[in-house]
Amino acid sequence: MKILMLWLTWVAVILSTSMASAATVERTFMVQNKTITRLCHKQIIVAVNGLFPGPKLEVNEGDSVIVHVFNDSPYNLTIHWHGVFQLFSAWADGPEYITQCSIRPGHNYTYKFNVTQQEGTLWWHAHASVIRATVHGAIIIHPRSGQFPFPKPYKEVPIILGDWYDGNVEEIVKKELETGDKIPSDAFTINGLPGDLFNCSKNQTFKLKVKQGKTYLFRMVNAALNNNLFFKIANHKFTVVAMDAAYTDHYISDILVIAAGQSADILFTADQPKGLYYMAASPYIVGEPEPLIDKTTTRGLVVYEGYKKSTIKHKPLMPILPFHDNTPIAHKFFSSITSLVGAPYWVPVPLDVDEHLYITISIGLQPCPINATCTGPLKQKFSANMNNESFLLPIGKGFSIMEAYFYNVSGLYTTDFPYYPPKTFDFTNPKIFLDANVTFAPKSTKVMKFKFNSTVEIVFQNTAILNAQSHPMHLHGLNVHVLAQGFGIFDSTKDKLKYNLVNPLIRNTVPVPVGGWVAIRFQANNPGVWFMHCHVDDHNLWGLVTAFIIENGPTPSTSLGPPPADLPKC
Ligand SMILES: *[C@@H]1O[C@H](CO)[C@@H](O)[C@H](O)[C@H]1NC(C)=O
Ligand SMILES: *[C@@H]1O[C@H](CO)[C@@H](O)[C@H](O)[C@H]1NC(C)=O
Ligand SMILES: *[C@@H]1O[C@H](CO)[C@@H](O)[C@H](O)[C@H]1NC(C)=O
Ligand SMILES: *[C@@H]1O[C@H](CO)[C@@H](O)[C@H](O)[C@H]1NC(C)=O
Ligand SMILES: *[C@@H]1O[C@H](CO)[C@@H](O)[C@H](O)[C@H]1NC(C)=O
Ligand SMILES: *[C@@H]1O[C@H](CO)[C@@H](O)[C@H](O)[C@H]1NC(C)=O
Ligand SMILES: *[C@@H]1O[C@H](CO)[C@@H](O)[C@H](O)[C@H]1NC(C)=O
Ligand SMILES: *[C@@H]1O[C@H](CO)[C@@H](O)[C@H](O)[C@H]1NC(C)=O
Ligand SMILES: *[C@@H]1O[C@H](CO)[C@@H](O)[C@H](O)[C@H]1NC(C)=O
Ligand SMILES: *[C@@H]1O[C@H](CO)[C@@H](O)[C@H](O)[C@H]1NC(C)=O
Ligand SMILES: *[C@@H]1O[C@H](CO)[C@@H](O)[C@H](O)[C@H]1NC(C)=O
Ligand SMILES: [Cu+2]
Repeated sequence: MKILMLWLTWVAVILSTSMASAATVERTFMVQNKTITRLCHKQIIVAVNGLFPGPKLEVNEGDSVIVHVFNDSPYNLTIHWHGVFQLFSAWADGPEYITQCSIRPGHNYTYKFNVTQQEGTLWWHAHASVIRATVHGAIIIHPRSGQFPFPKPYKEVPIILGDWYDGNVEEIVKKELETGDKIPSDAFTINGLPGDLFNCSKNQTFKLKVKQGKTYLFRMVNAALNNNLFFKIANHKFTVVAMDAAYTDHYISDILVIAAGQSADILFTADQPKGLYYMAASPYIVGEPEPLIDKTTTRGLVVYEGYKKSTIKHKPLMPILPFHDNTPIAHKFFSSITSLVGAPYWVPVPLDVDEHLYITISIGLQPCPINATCTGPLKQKFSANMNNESFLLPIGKGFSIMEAYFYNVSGLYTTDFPYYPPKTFDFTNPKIFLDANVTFAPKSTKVMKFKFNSTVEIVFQNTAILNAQSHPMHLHGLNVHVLAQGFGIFDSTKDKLKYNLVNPLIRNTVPVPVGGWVAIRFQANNPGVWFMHCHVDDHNLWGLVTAFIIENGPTPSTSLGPPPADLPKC
């Protein structure tokens, strides 16, 4: 049966690549154990079709996608299509307990959705526990016309950055949640390979052959579980042309700052003397105590064709990466890029705002259970919250939130997520670090409901409780306009004047500046239940999560249909 499915998939791929008009791209994802060697020893990971990183999903804008997911792994899992709008197909979005229950071991589910109104690089990943550490891959959306809003590159190269835990990542995170502590990653990877700065990894270095004078489109993804990253290539600059599959004004830079969950399209021209150049990535982390930071560097090699070892003696050149807490470099990158007005699927900023939210983002603590031993700060457990609400997934309630919403089942969630933080204080003052009366937030399952097509503005305000940190906030189902950002406490009179209402960046994952704020706006025109969370998985698991319910529009064509018959049951 499975062999037949694979064969059918292969036929579908051939059909889809030979047709110019909208096609159906049908794939099978066999999710299974895989034994691989990293950092000197063998380890069992979970992988799709035996590949790590997983297979790339390549489509033309407008295509229909069908992915049969067979879970032959020992863990519950779901797959999320990160950044894909899922217009009127929220049942295929994937986050466990939000839009579906997990696909249990031995079970299968078929994701069906159309990829419309977006082009560029996105990615797919598991969205249950931390299976996504090794279950992820690129989504490449080609323009239907074949035309990019920039000269056609010579070749396209997916470059997936990741982090690596030296052990069974499910077990490591289970321990983390039991002790309430944090365990840093042990390595970073480029296309799954740590590179030659790590022990036993000389032959696990990503190598890219390039032709001098040619321009390559690097399709960049940060798939790391817990880390924002800096990425550089020795002696080369590149041009950013899209982020999160939305075209940008061309931005020339010698560095890419890519937060957890983000993707970017960059043009790289091999315009240097023939030779060897390292590409390298290391973390951008602020606010964590030293032992909780993975300060390692991954690197891969750019090899110019025709370069002769005998004639050039020098070792490969290594780029100089910023120190891990270099916020000025990160802020310059995040705040300088604008969207490409008039590019395919560009949308103007909606000007009439219906809903205003001001959401504080804090790391905090939760009490250590009686008789347990916790090793987090003050011997308590780490926790995280928005507006002083720390989210609990509705585990063991029989349904996902979207099923409960659709079938009017009560008792899973409430719709009273607060518009404002309950207390106003000196949010970003470092002295509030560990002030006991703001450090503990209650656990709840509070979501927010929006009328169809309403315009929502959110100011995310980072606080210094426990530590100010950079949080990449990801919204499912929609892109947002990033109007402005800054440091300190948001001042609505002064800071609204800084809003870019003309050509702000459009993205699905927005980093909140460390000890600062960011203002975003979106039109709630896609009915469903959309997860909204920090893409640093530790923070996500500690509760830095909520969901937005977007109600149906007035007509069947603006409403979400019933769930597919094979939607997994809890
Ligand atoms: C998969 O690996 C896990 C350990 O990571 C092991 O417990 C399980 O038995 C393995 N399953 C199969 C089908 O090999
Ligand atoms: C997929 O799961 C369905 C139940 O949802 C089951 O009937 C079917 O046999 C499974 N398919 C395969 C190929 O295992
Ligand atoms: C995808 O688009 C086709 C053609 O417009 C439509 O018939 C189909 O229902 C759509 N599928 C989903 C899952 O939205
Ligand atoms: C490599 O191995 C040595 C000796 O075991 C150890 O001291 C060092 O920390 C290791 N380096 C890395 C990057 O793991
Ligand atoms: C990589 O090197 C290790 C020894 O460090 C060796 O065991 C392994 O077989 C090599 N792998 C490949 C693919 O060459
Ligand atoms: C804690 O441990 C004590 C002594 O073993 C036991 O009597 C008590 O019931 C435990 N409390 C909880 C909540 O488990
Ligand atoms: C849920 O409740 C709404 C409003 O009361 C109603 O319109 C809808 O038909 C109900 N849905 C189901 C599946 O019962
Ligand atoms: C915490 O409580 C104390 C005493 O009630 C008060 O003086 C202090 O201002 C409070 N801190 C914050 C940040 O609200
Ligand atoms: C959060 O809520 C708890 C419980 O209601 C309260 O004690 C605490 O002061 C609140 N903290 C903040 C920052 O609002
Ligand atoms: C949503 O509202 C905008 C105006 O803000 C309007 O142009 C658009 O047609 C509306 N869309 C739908 C589907 O009602
Ligand atoms: C796996 O998912 C099923 C169905 O939702 C649930 O009953 C079970 O508790 C889950 N198992 C784990 C280990 O989370
Ligand atoms: Cu975070």
